[in-house]
Amino acid sequence: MIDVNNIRNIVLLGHGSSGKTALAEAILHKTGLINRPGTIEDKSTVSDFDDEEKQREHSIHSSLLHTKHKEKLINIIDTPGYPDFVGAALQSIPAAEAALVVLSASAGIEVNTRKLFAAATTAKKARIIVVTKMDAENIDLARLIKNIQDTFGPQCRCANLPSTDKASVINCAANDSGESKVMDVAQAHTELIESIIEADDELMESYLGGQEIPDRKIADVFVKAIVAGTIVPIVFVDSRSETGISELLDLIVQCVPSPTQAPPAVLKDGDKTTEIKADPKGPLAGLVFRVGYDQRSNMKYASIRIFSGKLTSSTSLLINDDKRPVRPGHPMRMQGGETEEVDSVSAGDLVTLAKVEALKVGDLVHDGRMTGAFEMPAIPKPMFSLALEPASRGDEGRLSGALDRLCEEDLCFKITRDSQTNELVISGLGDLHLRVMLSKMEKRFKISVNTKPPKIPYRETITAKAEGHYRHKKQTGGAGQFGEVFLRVEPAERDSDPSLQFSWDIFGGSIPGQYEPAVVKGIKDVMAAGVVAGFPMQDIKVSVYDGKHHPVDSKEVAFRAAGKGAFSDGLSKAKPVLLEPIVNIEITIPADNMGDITGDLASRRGRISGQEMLAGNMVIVKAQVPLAEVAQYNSQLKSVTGGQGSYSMELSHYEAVPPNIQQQVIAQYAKKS
Ligand SMILES: Nc1nc2c(ncn2[C@@H]2O[C@H](COP(=O)(O)OP(=O)(O)OP(=O)(O)O)[C@@H](O)[C@H]2O)c(=O)[nH]1
Ligand SMILES: [Mg+2]
Repeated sequence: MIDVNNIRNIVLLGHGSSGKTALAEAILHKTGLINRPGTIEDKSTVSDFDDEEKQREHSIHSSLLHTKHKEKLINIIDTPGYPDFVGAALQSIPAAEAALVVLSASAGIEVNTRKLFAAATTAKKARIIVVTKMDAENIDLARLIKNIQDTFGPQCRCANLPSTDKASVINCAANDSGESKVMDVAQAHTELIESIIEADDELMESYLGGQEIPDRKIADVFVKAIVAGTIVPIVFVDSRSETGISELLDLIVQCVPSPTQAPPAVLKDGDKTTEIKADPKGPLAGLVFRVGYDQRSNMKYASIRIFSGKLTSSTSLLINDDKRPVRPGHPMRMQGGETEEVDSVSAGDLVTLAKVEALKVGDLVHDGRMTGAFEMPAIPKPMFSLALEPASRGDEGRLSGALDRLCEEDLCFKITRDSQTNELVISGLGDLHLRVMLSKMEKRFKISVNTKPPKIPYRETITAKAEGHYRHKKQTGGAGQFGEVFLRVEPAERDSDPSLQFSWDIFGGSIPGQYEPAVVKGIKDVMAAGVVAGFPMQDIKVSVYDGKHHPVDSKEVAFRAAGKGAFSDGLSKAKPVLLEPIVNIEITIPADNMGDITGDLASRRGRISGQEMLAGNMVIVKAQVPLAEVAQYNSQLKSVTGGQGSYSMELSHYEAVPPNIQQQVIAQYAKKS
């Protein structure tokens, strides 16, 4: 069993192609786990083992690796950096004590670098910034360091610096002199030491009092400083030549907190919060942070961070508040796509279980002594949607089951059955995200689907007051049907709840009270079916004030028909219109793209409501836009900003569609139906 103090868990975070997978490969090679480092181009890395990853030369899932350095077990979670797969990266953060935020010297700080750094900070993780590709030509590392500090704060300090020939790195904690073109080593040394000792009042006092601080003391306080965030070390590597890799490993071993040194994980159960002590002898508590499938055997693997207690094959495992225990099978350790059985895994470590079908990302696993849920990082709201239809008829029944399984592995993938449009809609973070999910479904469940953009949930309403009347009379052979209704319709307030405000204003019994429900039913039939283009209606007041009945022929069906007829009559005179959803959209873009984006928004009937400058020359533009204009905004934003932009949106309210556009929508939907 591995001592909890000898474990270091790190998660690699950063934008796509920043060099996380190559860094992981260099670490495995440097520590002797593999004889020859694989490369992305040869599709031979341990971490990107999946066919889809090899083909795209991008990580798509998080993958688990582990190695040893100086007697410490280092668990590494390599995550995807491509924005479409950010879910996998975010859900891995709670599993580690430290985030290595990776950015490449050539590309600098990118959208996802910012987002993931922020997520690691919110999750109270120790952070280390790893600048990869320090070997790249024509790069200004001094400027990059300034950019990092401007964006992430002055506590970002160089823990090492590339030597003049870039063949090695100079440790700035141990050295106050050396040859680097990037910055003065003495200055880097002072800045680093000052940020570290900021975490210890006593040391700070002696330092300010002019005393020499021994190296040993600095090493001791480094972990504390990194946990407190007074220091975010910046280190440099070239993963191809493996320059800076041993130094990074030393830093991980010495300065990344062990599971006992980091802030404890917290379980929330209503108002109750429980701090979980990293104790192998404590009750079992673990978090599922990754679900994956072996692409050949289709076997399900769930990876769990054990925060407390111990898990063996004989543990009676409980999931969330389900009282039925499951058998965990043999605990395993993963090395990319390979698994290795182990006897037990305990507090502070990562474990993978096979074939436990019930597990999904975010689950709490325990032995009966824990309740609640771990807090997961906030995930972006999936806004990119596609409506699905199985390619072959017979698959309809299996489709939603298969989609449910896919949801278990990715918190950013959602399915909804739109009750208005009756479409099965999947939502994710972008086109590529959904394509990859559907390709997984095809491989795993052998279901293929046809996709199309989902329908916009338009609504209908009226804009004027009007009278409606209908007499329903039928005399066919035996018993007849009779009912007559007079009513008044008028617009209610926008987005009012309920959508129909009904009042029964019959005095003197012209319609007996027992028929009120039938009249309401008739009105609701029309509300649901719409009168403009077939969309549900809202914001309408109806008063039924008169009518007639017949002692023998009046019955429910008759009044339902009369209600329907009178309401339709009223609506036709009340100037009905189409309403469309308006969303609040927040778009983050490089400041240089401001003009293009605001111009484009204006052409999409958008109204800019504000803007905000961010560090690193980025801007947030806020606007209200009709959903119909931005339902496929991803591709537009990507082409304008070259992938640097991102956005989020949420429903704000409904508004009347301008008449010319209303004509287009009516034509479009009339054609289809
Ligand atoms: N010269 C040089 N190239 C590097 C270095 N690190 C990575 N690369 C190259 O950069 C490219 C992207 O590297 P990856 O390791 O796949 O990047 P990643 O961060 O894992 O990307 P995603 O999986 O998409 O998030 C590959 O072609 C690597 O060979 C480095 O230190 N030096
Ligand atoms: Mg990768």
